[in-house]
Amino acid sequence: ENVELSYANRATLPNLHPLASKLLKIMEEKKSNLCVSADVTSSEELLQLADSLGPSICMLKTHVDILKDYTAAFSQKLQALAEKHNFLIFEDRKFADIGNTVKHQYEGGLYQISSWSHIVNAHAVPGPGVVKGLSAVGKPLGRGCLLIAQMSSQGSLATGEYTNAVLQMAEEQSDFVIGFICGSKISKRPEFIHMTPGVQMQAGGDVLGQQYSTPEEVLCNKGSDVIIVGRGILEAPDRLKAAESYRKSGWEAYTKRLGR
Ligand code: 5IU
Repeated sequence: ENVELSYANRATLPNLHPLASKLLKIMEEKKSNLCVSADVTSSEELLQLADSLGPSICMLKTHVDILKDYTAAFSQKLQALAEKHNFLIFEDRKFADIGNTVKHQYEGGLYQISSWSHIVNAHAVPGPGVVKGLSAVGKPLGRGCLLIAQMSSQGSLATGEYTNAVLQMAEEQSDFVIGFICGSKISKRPEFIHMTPGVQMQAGGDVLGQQYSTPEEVLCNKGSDVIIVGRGILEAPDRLKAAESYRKSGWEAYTKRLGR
């Protein structure tokens, strides 16, 4: 029996966070559940990636603290590219401190993340205060947050009861939490977006504990919504061709899951 809602159906759910709705609409429109993890160390290269892969992706994930040459002008250019190609920006900052501290880390410092990133993520380790702190800054700006419910790395401690507690925390602050970083669908609520890193065309891993599953496995069998792909695309001889092939695989796996 197929009780799966399409991205388009979910985009119109009455209690949906506007940013989740925007994402689901982008996914449907661009036929893309691909988030590229732009783990490069030069701003110029990141902007070039965003411009060339922009049409293939629903989201671009950044780690701005690995850039050797970050400037405020860079963040403005990135925002302009997100508008041009209709994708969301996700700074993979993994906030994990008390509410008062993450508030400053999110809004201030060199990066002023809340001013340009649509989505950020957080560890649930500190308890609900971490979300409250981020929400105090991000909610008035229409931003959203993903809670890290599971990790792709070997030996991750985010499992079992911890993962359940993260789910609970998300449900209690669903006016700011739009979903999860996870390996599989962990919430039955169609309002929550499930995003999965550790994706390559072939299952396997790297020497530092990363573990990979395929787009088909993640989207079709595990029921996640968005695949996050870094080196599978960044290390390919032709990045655009690789991105398109992940987009196509991802979309096929999703339509297969829907049974259409
Ligand atoms: N990332 C993970 N696993 C996680 C979380 C984040 O890999 O559980 I939370 C990040 C790290 C990196 C990207 O920026 O996703 C994956 O990159 P590769 O596709 O190159 O392994």
